Amino acid sequence: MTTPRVTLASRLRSGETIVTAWSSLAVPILGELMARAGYKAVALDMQHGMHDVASVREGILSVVAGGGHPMVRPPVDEFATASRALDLGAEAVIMPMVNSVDDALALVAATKYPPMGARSWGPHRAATLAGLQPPAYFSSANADTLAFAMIETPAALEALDDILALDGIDGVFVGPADLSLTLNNGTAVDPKGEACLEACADIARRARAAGRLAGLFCIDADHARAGMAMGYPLLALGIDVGLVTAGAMEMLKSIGE
Ligand code: 3PY
Ligand code: MG
Repeated sequence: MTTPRVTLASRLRSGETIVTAWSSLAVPILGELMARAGYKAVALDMQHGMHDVASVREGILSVVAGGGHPMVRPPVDEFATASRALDLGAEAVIMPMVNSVDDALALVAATKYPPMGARSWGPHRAATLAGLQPPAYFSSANADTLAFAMIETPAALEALDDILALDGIDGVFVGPADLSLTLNNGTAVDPKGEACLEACADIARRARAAGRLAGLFCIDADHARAGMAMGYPLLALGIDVGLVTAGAMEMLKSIGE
């Protein structure tokens, strides 16, 4: 009897809470370091981070070497890059600025094989990393790789229930900086403001009611605790740039520098 593979999808679907690191620096070995430090997953950011396809290719390998689950955030509207990230072995795609059902359908098309979507065949790197022959990879790929639609605007909130209802959308992932900025009409970036926190709680409730996963980008530990209390099973906490800077400042402060 073969033991079922432990994937990010299987862990989240079994009710586990996953805290992921966020990788902005295009330095692949950082993925392994963060996974070995205890993060269960690492998200490689191609939207605002410095990652490109080459660093994502090496970064995914590095996260897997550290025992973590690799995720990728492609740039806005780069649905072809979402497909490519999965082909390179990402277990999840976190697609930014999914503001409509049409955007969500484009995400499904890029990330799921037919008939659910229109992902093109060629997952050779992903299958090798998973230790699977291509037919075995194919048979479980739509279930084992996750498509998260980022909810970051009032338009996305308006379309949320329709987005959640789409076959192939595994979950939503809240970008609270953009969500706060657009909720308050460009006045301030205020992810921990009341309006944004209320919207985040509402998104978690609606995702749960729809039987979908939900993730939240957290700006600090308090924010992550609030997200856990709202029922988010996936929380991003800790950007590599911030972790290095904070560690360096703390070290220097400890010797009075
Ligand atoms: C946001 O908060 O808008 C994000 O996209 C987090 O990276
Ligand atoms: Mg954003």
